[in-house]
Amino acid sequence: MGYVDLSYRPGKNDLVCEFRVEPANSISIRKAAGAVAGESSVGTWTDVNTSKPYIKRLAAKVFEIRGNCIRVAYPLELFEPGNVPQILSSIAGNIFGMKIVKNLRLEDIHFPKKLMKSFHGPELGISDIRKITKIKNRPLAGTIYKPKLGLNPKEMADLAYKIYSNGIDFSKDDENLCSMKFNRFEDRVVKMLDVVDKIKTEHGRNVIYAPNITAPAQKMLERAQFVKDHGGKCIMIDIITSGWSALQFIRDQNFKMIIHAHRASHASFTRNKKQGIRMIVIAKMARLIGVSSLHTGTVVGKLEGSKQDISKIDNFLRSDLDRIKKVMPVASGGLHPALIPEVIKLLGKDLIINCGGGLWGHPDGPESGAKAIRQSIDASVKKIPLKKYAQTRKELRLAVERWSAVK
Ligand code: CAP
Ligand code: MG
Repeated sequence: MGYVDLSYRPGKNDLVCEFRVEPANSISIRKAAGAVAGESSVGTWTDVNTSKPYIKRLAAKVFEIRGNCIRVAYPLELFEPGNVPQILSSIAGNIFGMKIVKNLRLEDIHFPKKLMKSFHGPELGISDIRKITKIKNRPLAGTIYKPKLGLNPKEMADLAYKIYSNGIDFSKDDENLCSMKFNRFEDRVVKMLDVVDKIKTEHGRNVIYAPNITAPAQKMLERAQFVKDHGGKCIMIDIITSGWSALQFIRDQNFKMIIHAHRASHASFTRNKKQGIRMIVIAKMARLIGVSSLHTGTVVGKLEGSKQDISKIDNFLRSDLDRIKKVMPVASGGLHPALIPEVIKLLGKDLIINCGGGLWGHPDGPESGAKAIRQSIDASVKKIPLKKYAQTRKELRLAVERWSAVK
């Protein structure tokens, strides 16, 4: 069966994928490209006698080859509407292990409208997050409790009170904090949401707490329900380690809670420039399914990610996409007050900025750490140079002194 047709022009119902293909030794790019299109649609390593004209029409077509970059069109009938695992088992499945390719990377994916319609997108998006928090013109100031494991619910709640009272808008569990001997999920949620209520009463602010419900799907459901029953506005899911099916399952319960998506483990397949899946593909799937906020990187900070890649992802999450709501990008990983202005300059204001170590490591403690983060955001929004703003603000000054050399 022929899977390469450079005269083919994709129709409005085709799903189009962009791959970077590096053929194995002595294999032509055309042959490798054909194998990618075949294995990811209806083919296998040889022609089979059971094929029929209808099945031949379902074959994906390589319609462009430019150096190592190819574009492949897939007919809509290959995909089960609304089924993310099925779609990815096709276009991001066996192909990565084929011996005929030395390296293969899925670089981007373009959905036809008809397939997009089978997804709900976020129940709550950027505008809802802004409505809930009543924060209009600046990024949200966020944090992750550190150390990532070991604090108990009471300790976390005490810290939460200190940081929310001093300007933090959003706080979350770490990716590996679920329900542990030293910190049971239910106990934590009750204590943390009490603090959220207290902040509302004392300060009139709607702050957000994102408890990590990551677990086997049934447990996730119970935990999400528990958060809802206790008045929570947000749940967090490790979307890669939980899996797409679990994410779809929770999203489709329509809990009317913010779904904060952490992407722990993504770099195991997004980081290698030659092999795996680019983060933009993950962001597209996550938005279609319906997360409300998604970790996308910082450019600066401790974790890998180029400006070009992260801007593309953030711009996609904030772009108009039919009726699908916009997703709030989350900049996190090695951030501290001295880096915040640069992050805002690079990635814009529709952002949650998370500082973990960059809050809890403040020399004067959590209250000052929280204040320094807000001061840095405020300086940036008011377009006042950080060092100048810090002259009259001790918390910011100490943070800048401690970390300005840490990029
Ligand atoms: C950040 C963090 C986040 C990362 C995830 C951590 O802590 O809590 O999980 O940001 O990466 O555990 O590293 P720090 P990404 O602020 O102390 O670095 O946002 O790129 O998905
Ligand atoms: Mg973390």
